[in-house]
Amino acid sequence: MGVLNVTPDSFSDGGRYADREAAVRHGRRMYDEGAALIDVGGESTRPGADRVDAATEAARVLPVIRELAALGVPVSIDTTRSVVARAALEAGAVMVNDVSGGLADPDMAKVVVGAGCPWVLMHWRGHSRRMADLARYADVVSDVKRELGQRIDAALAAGVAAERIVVDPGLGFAKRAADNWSLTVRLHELLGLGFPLLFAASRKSYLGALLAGPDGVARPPGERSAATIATSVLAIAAGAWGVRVHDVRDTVDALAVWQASGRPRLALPGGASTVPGGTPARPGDRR
Ligand code: PMM
Repeated sequence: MGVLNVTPDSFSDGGRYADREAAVRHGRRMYDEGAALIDVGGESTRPGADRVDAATEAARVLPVIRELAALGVPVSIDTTRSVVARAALEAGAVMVNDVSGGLADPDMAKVVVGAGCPWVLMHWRGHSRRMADLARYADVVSDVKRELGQRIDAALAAGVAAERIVVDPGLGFAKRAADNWSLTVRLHELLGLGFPLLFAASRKSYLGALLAGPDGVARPPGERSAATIATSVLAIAAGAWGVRVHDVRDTVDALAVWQASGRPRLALPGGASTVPGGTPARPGDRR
């Protein structure tokens, strides 16, 4: 999944694709490089970010989605708002990526059920402005697994088909660096939920902290690519269904090496890596 933030303020690519033409060009390029989905978002979720209103969010994403869909590019809509999701699906999006896992908007399930589309349920505890205060866990992996299980149950109870559900541990969302690493090395426990898992570490600040120089200054987002790729390959080898990344071409190259090596699996117990029904398969998809 290629990241396309049509925002002025996302932590890594904010402002770069704020105009429609540049956004469509970049989305198309990531698709040509091998992304199966382009994830279009119009509201920054970086820690501390203020919210934009629904009309602004929709105005940012809808023209880009319409154009990408017309070019035959499969698009997911990265939003927590049901009105934006509904409009995006009408504009041609094929999947909803909801970082709140359905918690932010009680009407999201209805929209997803109506469209019959896949729904990414990410682990989330609150909006960006307050999420740093919410990173308190007894055991982060057990807690995230339990809370994701609750979101799955709520989606199923609302009528979402099980094969349309994808889960995501929500790296960096109310998580400290140590929490992100625990979720990575114990991914198999989350796979025990029995749903396809999306892993989205791309350029996140815990990788910047890992790569900090002797002065303790974090590596800037644009220079976290190799660490992102290593993390993404580990996640796929552990059984993740997909990775959400900014640098598609290099990720696809790295996964081609993994594939040519016989798709070695990390020796971890448990795990499920099925493809959710309805997610567009790409002709000649090598994954
Ligand atoms: N992270 C961001 C945005 N959307 N969606 C999912 N499913 N999982 C994530 O971890 C996630 C997301 C924030 O970062 P960005 O600047 O890369 O969009």
